[in-house]
Amino acid sequence: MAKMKLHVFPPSPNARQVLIAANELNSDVEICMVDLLKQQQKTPEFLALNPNGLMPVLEDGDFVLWESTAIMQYLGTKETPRTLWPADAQAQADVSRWQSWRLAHWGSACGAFTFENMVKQLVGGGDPDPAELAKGQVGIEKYGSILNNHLQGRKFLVGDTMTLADISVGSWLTFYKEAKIPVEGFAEIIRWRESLEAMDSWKTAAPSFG
Ligand SMILES: N[C@@H](CCC(=O)N[C@@H](CS)C(=O)NCC(=O)O)C(=O)O
Repeated sequence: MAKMKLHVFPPSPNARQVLIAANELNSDVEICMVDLLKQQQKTPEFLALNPNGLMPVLEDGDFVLWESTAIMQYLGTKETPRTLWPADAQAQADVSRWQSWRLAHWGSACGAFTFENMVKQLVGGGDPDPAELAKGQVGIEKYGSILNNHLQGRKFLVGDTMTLADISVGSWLTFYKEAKIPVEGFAEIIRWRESLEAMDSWKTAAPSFG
């Protein structure tokens, strides 16, 4: 059977979450670099895979899948027994809840700081916009507190082992210091993030700027 191909720009949180899941699952994937700094996501070849012009993309034979959350869930269904993407309906819905929350709320709050304080510097996009940082601040205060409270007395977001929920929500905090995401005051979040980043599957998906 041909190897799956994973098209990624590893520093991105959306790429990193897929890479961590693939590592954890020992998925047989070939990593194909899409250098966003070189606009490789806009080439005709890449747009044929994902008309949105965004990575990550997974190719499994003729099946092409974009959207990082969907890719993680697809890889997760191949695991036996299922732990990252549980087969049990309620456990799976709980993981889905946190992945949805990341897409709807957490990612925009973390993303505001990541974009304004990091990405703009990398692409020569000018100074951080204070209005965007202020919006991000409101989001981190609200959603950071929800996450921090949930993590009290828990090692992982759902159940007793790591799931896709931890990978999705935690992967936004890789560069929290560099991006100045104001989570330092949330002790539970910091504790949980450190324990995730110490795992082999996270370390081997360490971002590099190619
Ligand atoms: N919802 C998508 C978002 C993917 C996405 O936004 N990718 C960004 C990097 S984080 C990208 O490829 N940006 C290239 C561009 O905007 O041209 C997913 O989760 O896969």
